[in-house]
Amino acid sequence: MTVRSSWRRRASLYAASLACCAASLAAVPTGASAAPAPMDSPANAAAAATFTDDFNGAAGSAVDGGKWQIETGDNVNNHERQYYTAGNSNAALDGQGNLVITARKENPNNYQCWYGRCEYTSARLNTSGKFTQAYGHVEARMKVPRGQGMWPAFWMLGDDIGSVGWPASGEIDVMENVGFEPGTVHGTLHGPGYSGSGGIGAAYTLPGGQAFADGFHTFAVDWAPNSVKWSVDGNVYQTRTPADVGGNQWAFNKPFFLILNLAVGGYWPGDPDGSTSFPQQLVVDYVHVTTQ
Ligand SMILES: [Ca+2]
Repeated sequence: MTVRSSWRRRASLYAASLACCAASLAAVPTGASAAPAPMDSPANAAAAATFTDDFNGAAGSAVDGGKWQIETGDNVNNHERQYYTAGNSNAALDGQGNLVITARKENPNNYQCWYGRCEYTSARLNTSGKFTQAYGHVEARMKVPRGQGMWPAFWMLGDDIGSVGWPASGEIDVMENVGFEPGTVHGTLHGPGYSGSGGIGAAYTLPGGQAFADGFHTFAVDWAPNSVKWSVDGNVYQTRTPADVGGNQWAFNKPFFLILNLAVGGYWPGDPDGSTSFPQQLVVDYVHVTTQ
């Protein structure tokens, strides 16, 4: 989400939405060419947890600093409107096993943004320098906010972004939602030659006009050498391989770190309007990463 500038291609990606298939990826062994295994296979049982945050802790406390670092400041790249704050101001445990990232229409500390005095506060967390991994099953269970201008995301960046920059680092968007599409989420890859508006992805839409903000859902990727598969509530809706990146470099055979954030406004979601109520919350039950 950091550095993309155009989202018009999303309109065409929306048409590729696939709501299908009850198969669970949890049983797929590591390796792009491996056949799916039964749910009770040894391969599934052998999956080892490498990152687990269930967000248990006292209400109001900040996230575990051993697992997460908090990014602060504004973000001109996407023309986001929020200021990301430190500590537990906009990212705190609720005492019931959830992390709550809260977007508020406020500016108590006179934060300055790219467009002037910031209008909103929110939070953005990542595991850079604390947890990185190549491949495996990456999953979060979350309830997204609702309303025009909301832009929650669970995503990953290549850990080498500091040396090679973006998009050479690669970006795997496990889940993004924009408020004007309450029943749809997007999974996307960005890399060199397919960044910004050229990102490669697909959308998943809930059946029957449901909104993602109405309840918790699981969002996951199953990631192996030369393969990334996206699922919502265990329903696989997209698989990408090097054949999809148009002769460009596949940027996903290396370690990545995790990011959770709730942006407010920007090019893709558009800005909040009179219909948007505040505060809004991204509620995260857990983030789990396993080896497969
Ligand atoms: Ca939890």
